[in-house]
Amino acid sequence: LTLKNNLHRAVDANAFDAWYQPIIDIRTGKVVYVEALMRLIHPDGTVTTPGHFLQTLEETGLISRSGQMMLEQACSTLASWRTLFPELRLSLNLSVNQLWQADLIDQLEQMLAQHHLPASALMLEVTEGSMMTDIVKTEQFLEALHGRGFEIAIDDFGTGYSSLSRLRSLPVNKLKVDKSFMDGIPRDRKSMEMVRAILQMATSLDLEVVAEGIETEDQLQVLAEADCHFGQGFLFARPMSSEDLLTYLSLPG
Ligand code: G
Ligand code: G
Ligand code: NA
Ligand code: MN
Repeated sequence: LTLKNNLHRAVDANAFDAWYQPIIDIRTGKVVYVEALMRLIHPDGTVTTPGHFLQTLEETGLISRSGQMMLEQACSTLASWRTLFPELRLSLNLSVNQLWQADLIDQLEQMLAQHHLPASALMLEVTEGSMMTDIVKTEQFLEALHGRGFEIAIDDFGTGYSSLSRLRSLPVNKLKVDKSFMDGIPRDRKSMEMVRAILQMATSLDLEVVAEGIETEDQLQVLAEADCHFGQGFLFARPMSSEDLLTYLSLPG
């Protein structure tokens, strides 16, 4: 079976699963967001990550239906978690093909209404690289979403060659600093300076920063000292199923 056939089957069988990874407020240590991450569940129970199939979902146009499935699953799960953790928010990845869908806002608002969620419970992540595909178009769609109260995050920030002036014109709330910057912390002086510079720039533009890919206590300490707002990475938790995430949230401390 080719990957393409496999993905068609998966869409028909609703075989996509949302896994979740916590995003932590570095000052308080509390989970503020969970990022939904798409997983493909095979008939034999094995699980595949998006690196293996996201590009094919895009090329086949299947990203639209699989994205809708992720949205439904993640909103329904978030609503159930919020009965116990009312402040918890969801961060959802969108490809530009989803962002540019004329009915995206309607889909999002229908989900909010169905699950009695405010728009502020949802953060939408779009990668820096994909935003630049058509910056004017991207800006229009982001303006509309931002105007409806959704938070906007630039994902994989620092890898997409966006200029500061372009960034300043976009309605964005958060920068997710790509995990490639974490790899050099604390040993590599250039990586350290880059992360500090991004934090300074973000602060002056009223943006909050999420540091991705935190794996060590040393990295966390550097980020805390630089007043980084949020952190995400294996040091806190790996992506996990909704059941495991509920257990994680329920742990004391
Ligand atoms: O799950 P993993 O940690 O391997 O994710 C790899 C990348 O796949 C993420 O950085 C994210 O950008 C992308 N991704 C994960 N889930 C989704 C999704 O539901 N929709 C889109 N468009 N991209 C996703
Ligand atoms: O930015 P993006 O949405 O691609 O980020 C999510 C991806 O990063 C997922 O594939 C997730 O498994 C991975 N990831 C999250 N935290 C860490 C980490 O601390 N180390 C590594 N190596 N990967 C991570
Ligand atoms: Na992401
Ligand atoms: Mn990222």
